[in-house]
Amino acid sequence: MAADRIAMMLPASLATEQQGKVAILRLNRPEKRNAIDDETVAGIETFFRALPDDVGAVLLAGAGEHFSAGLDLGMLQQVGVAEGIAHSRTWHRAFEQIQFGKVPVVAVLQGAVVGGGLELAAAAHVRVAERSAYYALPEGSRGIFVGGGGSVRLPRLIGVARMMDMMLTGRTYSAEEGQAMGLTTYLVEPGKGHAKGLELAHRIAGNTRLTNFAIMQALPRIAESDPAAGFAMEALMAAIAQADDEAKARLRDFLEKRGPKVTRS
Ligand code: 1HE
Repeated sequence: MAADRIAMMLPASLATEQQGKVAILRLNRPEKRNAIDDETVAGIETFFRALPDDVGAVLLAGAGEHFSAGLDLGMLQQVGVAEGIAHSRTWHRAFEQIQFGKVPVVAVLQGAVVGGGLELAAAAHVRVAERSAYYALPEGSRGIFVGGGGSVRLPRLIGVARMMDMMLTGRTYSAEEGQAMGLTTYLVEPGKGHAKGLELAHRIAGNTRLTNFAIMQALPRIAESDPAAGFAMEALMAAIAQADDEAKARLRDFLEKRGPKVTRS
């Protein structure tokens, strides 16, 4: 589906554009600090399901000073247990389309990356954080719990003990601290996140589709399997990736001195 047709399917809280092989999805509700309401969750799922075939990576960003203040707290008023479960499941479905969707996702973070905003960022594959970014899980103090897959994804990034502390005490971590913990993949100066994120997304989109598939879909599953199953799956994935015509062409390019060398960054 063409990018402009997808744009028409999205709520006003989301904006999209395409730059070459990179589709940009922006949370676009800065007056509410990009708080995520039900329409936005549905729009995120629609966007990732409908990505055009010529898109090779997505840049996920937030308009304004903050990436996202998390769940729109207005959404949970008057919600019973059954509706609460269904509500959380809508987040799970949408974020599954990010983590295990069609293409890798680079998130650009600034200001508040809190609650459901942190859960959203955790579903991305690479996180570029400007120095202004800060991470928190204020659910504990609000009398609620994470519901956007945070208890599954965040312990894998930062460990259960650290997540417990964040939820119990409301502790906030800076972008720089997040780098040591595994939340910030790249730390950049204020205002530089978009350019860095776009550069990385274009680079990722230039990989072969099969390699990106293997990295997104096979790698995390292998890492979670028992070693024997992991080694077998790795051997299969390696053989499939290298048998691809595009891989063969790239290897030939290098051997014939046309391919890029590895350089220090
Ligand atoms: C919101 C939300 C929101 C802002 N839901 N409306 N998330 C939180 O507990 C974080 C709550 N938000 C904040 O702590 C602050 O807003 C910020 C630190 C992010 C930003 O502060 P500031 O001073 O720049 O903005 P503000 O004045 O607090 O907010 C501007 C407006 O956004 C204001 O509305 P207004 O009509 O008075 O202008 C706020 O009410 C509104 N706003 N954040 C609704 N979150 C799947 S489960 C996930 C569970 C969670 O995510 S829990 C964490 C929720």
